[in-house]
Order: sequence, then C-alpha cells, then structure tokens
Amino acid sequence: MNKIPKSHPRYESLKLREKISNAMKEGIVHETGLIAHGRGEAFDYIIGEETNKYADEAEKIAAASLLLAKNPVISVNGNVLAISSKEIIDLSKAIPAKIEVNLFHRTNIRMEKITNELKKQGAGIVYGDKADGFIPGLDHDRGLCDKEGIFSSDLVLVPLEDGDRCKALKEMGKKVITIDLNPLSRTSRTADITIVDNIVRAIPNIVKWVEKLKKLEKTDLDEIILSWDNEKNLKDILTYISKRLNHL
Ligand code: PTJ
Repeated sequence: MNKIPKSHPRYESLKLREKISNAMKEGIVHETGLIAHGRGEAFDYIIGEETNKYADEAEKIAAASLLLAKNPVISVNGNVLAISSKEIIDLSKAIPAKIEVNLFHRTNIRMEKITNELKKQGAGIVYGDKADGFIPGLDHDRGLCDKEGIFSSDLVLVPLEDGDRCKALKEMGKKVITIDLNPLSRTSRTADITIVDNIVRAIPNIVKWVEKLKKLEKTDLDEIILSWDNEKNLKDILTYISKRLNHL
C-alpha cells in the first residue's frame, strides 16, 4: 500500500484499513475480519464518526461497572488487537482487569500470535491458551476459555463480538459489556451495556472515565449504574441515526 498522505480527508479511516489489512497478512486478523471491519465502517459513517452523548454515557457506565467488578476480563480477538492493542492494555492496567484471547476462528497459530503480540506490547498475563474451561451452550471451539479467565469472571468486556457468545456468557450469569457499531446486532441487543461507538474512540474514553470515577466511593458507583437502561440507550441511538438519515 502506498503511504497515505495526512492531508487525505479520510486519513484516519484509511490508516485503520491499513492496520487491519497488515494484521491480516500477518495472520492475526482472520480474512472475514476485513468484512466485519467494513460493516463497522459503514455504521460509523452513519453515526458521524464521532462519540455521541449516548455512546459517552454507555462508556461511563462501562467504566463504573468495570471498577465495581470483582473479576473483570477483557476479551480480545484479531480485529481488536489490530486496531486497539495499546488502548486495551492501558484499560486492563487502569482497572485492573485480566486480558483473555478468545477467538471466533480459533487456531493454535492465531492464538499464539495474538498472545505474543499482547505480551510484546506490555500486557502481563494473557489468558486463553489453557482452554481448560468451556462456555456452555456454544458448539465448536468458540466456547473454549480459561478457568482463571473468562470462565470464572463476573464481568466480560467483549468488543466486536459475533452472534451468540454474548448470550451464552449472560446465561452463565456474567455481566456483559460490548462495543459494536451496529446497534441492531444480536450482541448489541443482548448485552447489559452496549457501546455503539468505534472501538478506537471507545476504549480511550472508557479509560478517561475510569480515571475520573476511580475517586468515587463504591456506593456512588452503584448509584451511577442504577440509572442505566440499555434498551432505552439503543432506542435513542436508533432515533439519532434516523434523524441523521432524514436530514442528509
Ligand atoms: O478474530 P476472530 O477469529 O475472533 O474473529 C473476529 C470477527 C470480528 C471476524 C468475528 O467476531 C466476526 O465475524 O464478527 P461479526 O459477526 O462480523 O461482528 C463484528 C461486529 O463488530 C459487527 O457488528 C461490526 O459492526 C462491529 N465492528 C466492526 N468494526 C468495529 C466494530 N464495532 C466497533 N468498532 C469497530 N472498529
């Protein structure tokens, strides 16, 4: 790929494409990850490629929930690593939360590459390769997880998630936070907290909220979370999108 000039009106977007494309060539992103990224881009374009007040509120609630969780885990897949690795590591340290590699298209070689890359970039323990636990209700390797990681967690942050893992995690009694630009996806509609924002903006904003909310008492954090209504937030976002489309 030719060097993208900073003056290009779609510089940020093209840089992300470049990262995803390079990570696919390195065997980190699955080839279908390019399609997933394209779907995300389309929704991002529609919401205006910025964090709106609904996403910001969801990011605040996510930060408070992560701070209150006893054993929070951040789930990382190929796409997440390709575009948000540093930010994920920052967030895991700010909480602190565990990191687990959990792949839809699981192969030993991808598990190893993603785990090594996270460690190289400064993550501590990276869970996922032991695979001594299983998420009930999922067929195939998608259910594999670590007993000390996702299996025993009380809260999981699962960004850019595929269809039914979110539901299966909820059925295990876990609180699930997702980041998904598509407010209509099954994951978006199943999660406890759905952040409709690009992960590259969402994670730094969650970190910002974590730093602010860290100073509060547990009871104040409980109070903040009490006001959260995920269904209402999703409805508000859909109304926001409809209004934008009507005014174009
Ligand atoms: O690395 P693997 O093997 O675990 O595979 C990862 C992918 C992403 C390929 C897999 O989980 C998958 O196929 O996911 P889906 O079903 O395409 O869902 C991904 C969701 O993430 C879609 O609803 C996209 O809109 C959304 N998405 C894509 N890019 C972004 C995003 N949401 C937030 N930020 C993004 N940058």
